[in-house]
Amino acid sequence: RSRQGFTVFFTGLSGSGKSTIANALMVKLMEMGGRPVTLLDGDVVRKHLSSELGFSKEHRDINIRRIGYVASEITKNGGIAICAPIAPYTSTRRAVREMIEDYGAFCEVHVATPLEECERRDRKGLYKLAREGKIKEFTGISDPYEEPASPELRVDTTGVDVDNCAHQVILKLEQLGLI
Ligand code: GGZ
Repeated sequence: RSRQGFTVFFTGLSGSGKSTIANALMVKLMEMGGRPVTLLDGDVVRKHLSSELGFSKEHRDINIRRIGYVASEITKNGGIAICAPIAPYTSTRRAVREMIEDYGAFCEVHVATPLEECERRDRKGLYKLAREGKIKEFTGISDPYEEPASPELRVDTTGVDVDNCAHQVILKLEQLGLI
């Protein structure tokens, strides 16, 4: 049973730290060996799988379902999929969970760094552009983010280093009997 595949699904605002934690988690899981680890990061997926899509609810849903499908195939084959999109809608996250739980485990991690902190960092300058109205439908500013009500784990990167957050995920996966 411990050999079953699983998906770690990060969700949170732009700049919340999803990609950074996902990368650190990938390294840790790879070092443990055993199962192949695949990272499906938000911007990489948008480049290679969803380049024609924008940020309307409909397009975000298509994007997340594609990620969910790929993760479900990886999970089915006994691998580890790490996904890190914003995934702002509860119903879409639930659909992905159901898709994956047919084949293995689903661990939802809410990267709950507050909007104020994400905007303060503004590493890519996108929040500034969104405030100026130069990017429309920007999550947290002019588009919704529905907070997960009961994720397997919630982490906040405010004042906490990435390695600590990735370690919290590792502990959760151990607790769930997945590693
Ligand atoms: C949110 C946007 C938008 C809008 C461009 N809203 O910090 P980033 O830059 O690298 O991550 C964000 C990424 C979001 O893509 P996802 O595929 O993760 O979104 S979703 O799950 O909702 O499909 C951000 C950038 O794309 N970006 N425009 N309007 N983020």
